Amino acid sequence: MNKIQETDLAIFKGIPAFSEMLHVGKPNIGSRERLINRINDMLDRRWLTNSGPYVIEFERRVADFLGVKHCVAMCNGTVALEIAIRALELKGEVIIPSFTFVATAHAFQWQEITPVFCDIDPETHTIDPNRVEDMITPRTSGIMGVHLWGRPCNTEKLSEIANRRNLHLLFDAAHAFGASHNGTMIGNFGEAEVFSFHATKFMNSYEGGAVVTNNDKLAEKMRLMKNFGFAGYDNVIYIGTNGKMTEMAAAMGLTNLESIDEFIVANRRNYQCYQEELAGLPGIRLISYNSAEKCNYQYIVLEVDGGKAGLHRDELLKVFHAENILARRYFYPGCHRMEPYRSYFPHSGLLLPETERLASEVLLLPTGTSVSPDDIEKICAILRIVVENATAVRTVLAQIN
Ligand code: T4K
Repeated sequence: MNKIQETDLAIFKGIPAFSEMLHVGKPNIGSRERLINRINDMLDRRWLTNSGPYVIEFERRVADFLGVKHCVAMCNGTVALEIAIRALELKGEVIIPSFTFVATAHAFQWQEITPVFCDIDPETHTIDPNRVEDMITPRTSGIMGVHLWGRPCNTEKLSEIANRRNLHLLFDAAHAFGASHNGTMIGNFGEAEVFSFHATKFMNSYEGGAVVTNNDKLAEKMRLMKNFGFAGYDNVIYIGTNGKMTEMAAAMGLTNLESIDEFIVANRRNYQCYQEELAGLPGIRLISYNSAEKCNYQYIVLEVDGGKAGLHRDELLKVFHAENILARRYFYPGCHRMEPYRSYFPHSGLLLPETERLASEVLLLPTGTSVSPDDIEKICAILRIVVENATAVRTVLAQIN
């Protein structure tokens, strides 16, 4: 690649580095041929939903892959969270991190359970077990950790607290499909773990989700709840909803499940490429993955220290967007600063200093099977030139605004 100068940048009226938008969440897609064969079989069978053969196969293969007893497939991760929460009969307050996708909090508030936001550990970006006990009140019924970016929570400490304080423990594992913790696959921790198979996730079924658990009774209850509470023809025994995964989604899920090794190879290659290209850049820290464990490397997460880099994260975002690199500020500004939570608890930020700081520093860059090492070289060259010319870049950005 020819060396770029700061005047080549789009904010200086140069041509954008990418002619088409480069997204953070471009889906990983497995074998088209196998997917199309499956869709044809499904159409021939005329069995489209309601626990069809693909959904049953998907559930069995996911459970086998994770080494967990039950997988209950659902229409998306949010409904899977809602059903797990209801099936566990959580009530009152549940302690969760604020630094997560808002669906984690909404799944509780939707059922009039109060999400109580707990700060995160700045190293792992996951709920800080040392802060959890401060948040427990007589109304607390559970704790939900989020394995953010696919990096596991401190499950040992959380389960010690949950056991001692007699609280339920579950995990939002939306990012962590294919990851392990101390050699055990994510999916086996707490009473239940919830995956998302949304298009942007490491393993997708267009839209989709699942709750996995080793608890037979809980699994049975969730199976009924996702199907309106029907326990056989004409016999409804719980309040339920429609949380079913379609056959079309399961066909995609099965096909992608067969390709996850390729997805990991591409993601790991991209991660290593970013690691090399960003080495030594002041104020830019790429989060690390524990290579001794299984990781899906699905997220390229930077922490931008504005003081050292010479530019704030949001200034970098503007530079990237001008280059058609759609970097994202996940999970800005933190759930506690979104409605309805910011109206309900206007001062909760005071207890969330690490969340507040990271929400203003974190930037996600594109990766996945559709992003090549050449793309990454270009992205990193832009980042380098911007940091090296931070003052000039700042001046131009101030004029643009
Ligand atoms: N818990 C956690 C921790 C989660 O992160 C999520 C979901 C959930 C629970 C809930 O699970 P689900 O109910 O979604 O199964 C996206 C996703 O919609 C969401 O699934 C995900 N987390 C969240 C982190 O990201 P947005 O608002 O950023 O989506 P959007 O439309 O901006 O798409 C992201 C990027 O991906 C865009 O730059 C465009 C690109 N993209 C997207 C789609 C759908 C594509 O290139 N192709 C596509 O098909 O929320």
